[in-house]
Formats: sequence, C-alpha cells, structure tokens
Amino acid sequence: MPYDSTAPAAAPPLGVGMVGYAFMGQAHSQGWRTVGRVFDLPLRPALAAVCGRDPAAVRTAAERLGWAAAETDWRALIARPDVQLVDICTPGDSHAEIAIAALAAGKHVLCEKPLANTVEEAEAMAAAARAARERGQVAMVGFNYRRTPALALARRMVADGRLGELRHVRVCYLQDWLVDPAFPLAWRLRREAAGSGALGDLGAHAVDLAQHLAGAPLAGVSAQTETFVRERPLREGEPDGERGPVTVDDAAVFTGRFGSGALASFEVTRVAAGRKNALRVELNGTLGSLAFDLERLNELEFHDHTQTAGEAGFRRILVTEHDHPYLEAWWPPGHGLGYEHTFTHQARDLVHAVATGTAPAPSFDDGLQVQRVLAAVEESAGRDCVYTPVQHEA
Ligand code: SOE
Repeated sequence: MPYDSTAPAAAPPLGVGMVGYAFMGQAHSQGWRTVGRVFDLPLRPALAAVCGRDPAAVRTAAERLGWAAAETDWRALIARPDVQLVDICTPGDSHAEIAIAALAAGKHVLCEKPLANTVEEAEAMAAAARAARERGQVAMVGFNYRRTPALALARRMVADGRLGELRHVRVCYLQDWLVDPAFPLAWRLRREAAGSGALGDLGAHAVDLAQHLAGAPLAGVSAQTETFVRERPLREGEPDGERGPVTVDDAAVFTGRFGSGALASFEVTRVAAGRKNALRVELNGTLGSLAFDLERLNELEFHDHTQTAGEAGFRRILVTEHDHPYLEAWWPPGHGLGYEHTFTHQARDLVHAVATGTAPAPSFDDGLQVQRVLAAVEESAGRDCVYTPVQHEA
C-alpha cells in the first residue's frame, strides 16, 4: 500500500530535469513526485530542475510542482550534472532538437507524444536513440495510456489468447474543447508548432494503443480529416479581435488494416460536444471481446464467447485488484485510480529501464512508427482517389 514503504530513501538518486511545465509538465511532475513513494524502485527520482523561458513563471512552477531548481535555457538544464534524465514536455516543434541534444550529452530521455511533428524529425530522433542505446542510455515516448491498469490488463488478455484471433480494433478519442469558435488560436492549432491537430494530439494515442493492444503494426490506412473552424481569434479573451488561420485538423476518421487481416477504425476529434476525454477502445476476436472507456478507467468489459450463449455477455471487470497490472503497490481493491496515475506508472517503467539498461517501451522507434502512420493518414486524407463518392439520384 502507498506511503507505508520505507525502502525508497535507500536507493541511489536519478536526477530528472524537465523542459516545459504546462498541462503535460504538470502531469509528469505528479508522476515523478509520486513514483518513489508508491513503488519500491532501484533508483530514486529526484526532481532536480525544471526549465521554461519566463524566469518568474518557471520559478513559480518549480515551487508549485516540487522541482528543486529553475532554468530558463534548456541547454543549461541538459548540462546540469545533477540531471541524468531529461523529460521533454514542450510543444512538438522543439522535441527533436532537445531530445537529440540530451542524448548527445549522455542523458536518458522521456519525450511527450507525438514523438515529433514530422517523420523526418522522428527518424533523426530514433537514430539518435539507437546510437545512445549502444552507450547504455534509454529513450522512451510518453504514450501514458498504455499504463492505465485496465488497458495493460487488456493487453495481457489479448497476448494470452483470450480473444482468439483479432477481427476488429476500434478506437475513438473524443474531446470537445474546440467546439467554441471563440477559442483562441493556441499552439495546438498551428501546424508549425503542433505538426497536426486532433490527429497528432489524440490520434497518436489511438494508433499507439491499437497497435500495442493488437501486438502488431498497422499495414495501411485510409482517411478523412476536417477543419470545421478555419479561423480563430489570435488572443484569448478577445473573441472579436484579430483572427488567424487554423492550420491543423479538428478531427480525423480513418480505417486501417493489420497484416493479420484484422480491421481497425479510428475517430479522433476535439469538437465532439459533451465528450471531455472519452478514449474508447473495443476489440473483437474469435473467442471474445473487450471494451474500455477512459471516462470509467477502473473498468474493463469482457465478453467470453467460449461460454454458452445463455451465460455469455459483457461483464465488468473492476480493475483494482493487487494482481492487476501496476496495482500491487496501490490502494486496497475497489479504491480506484485516475488519469494522473498513468504518469506515475510511466515513470516507474522508465526508472526500471534506466536501472537495468533494458530498452524501454514505447521506444523512439515505436514513436517513429506511429509518426509514419499519422503521415500516411494525412497523405490519404489529402488524396481524392481513396474517397469513392456515392452516386445519389437527382
Ligand atoms: C489535449 O488534447 C490532451 O492533453 C493531449 O495532448 C493528451 O495527450 C491527452 O492525454 C489529453 O488531452
């Protein structure tokens, strides 16, 4: 159970330096603060320094989030001798530069998803990570939802053959924070900063999860994307002020095919009114099905098709037992976890990878592969030939 352990203080420290302290930086901080207090680890993460451009704001963030020092230049953060691991929580346009520099400086790296804004950047990052592996460094991408206990259990059940041969993988990731046309032109809506819109932001998670759960890469995709609100106010709080173009998608729908022949379908959007963070996954196989919804993240639905029709049917597994993935160190059964715990679990797995020198999953190569799928989605969406119009009578 948490906070009863006396072990962590004995472990040698692993100095962490984090770049960026907005939403994702806050979530990662929570993970780093908590992980050594809950899990017995071979190394004890020490929150050495956080980095941001605004000196006053980064100092405030350091205090609030529990970082010992504040830096205003990421190069200085990387150079610190008390930083052995660099955690990148900045917008995608700076991932490649920071990650490659940190790896060259001999540091381990955790990089938020999507790995990069382009396939070319992701290729350079993956190459740098492969070279660094030879020197014993590790580099991991922050696909945190893999560490939701219910989804980790789903992965285990698929790998154990409980679903038989997979036929369908269905992933929807629905949010609604862009429904309001007065929402300003934030960095997530600009291609040069974010790479893409809902596709990179939510689709990256969806693709990673689909492939992780299926245990195989997608072989091809066919896609449609749309930007419903094409201009937005440049500044927050000035809905009638100057406007600028939205250069990324609001939503993407696409289908995919695995090498096994299994079919996948994806829907990712930031304009699904009423859906806040609805990441829904359903898998259908020859022996059964699994269903998950992040808004009810302590539950996994399982239909065992080997049972008689009279007894089969979806049943709810309450994923809070100590022998469920990641839950050995948490609360007694029935006392569920939340969104933030996925970052604690991510930190746990990364610390073990660093300590044992094993390749972490998802690696930068995994991040690159997801990037290639996202690029294929954009390519397909931009090509009319994959879209076959239906003829309607006049
Ligand atoms: C914003 O849409 C966002 O914060 C994503 O960037 C995260 O990856 C996702 O976990 C929650 O939503």
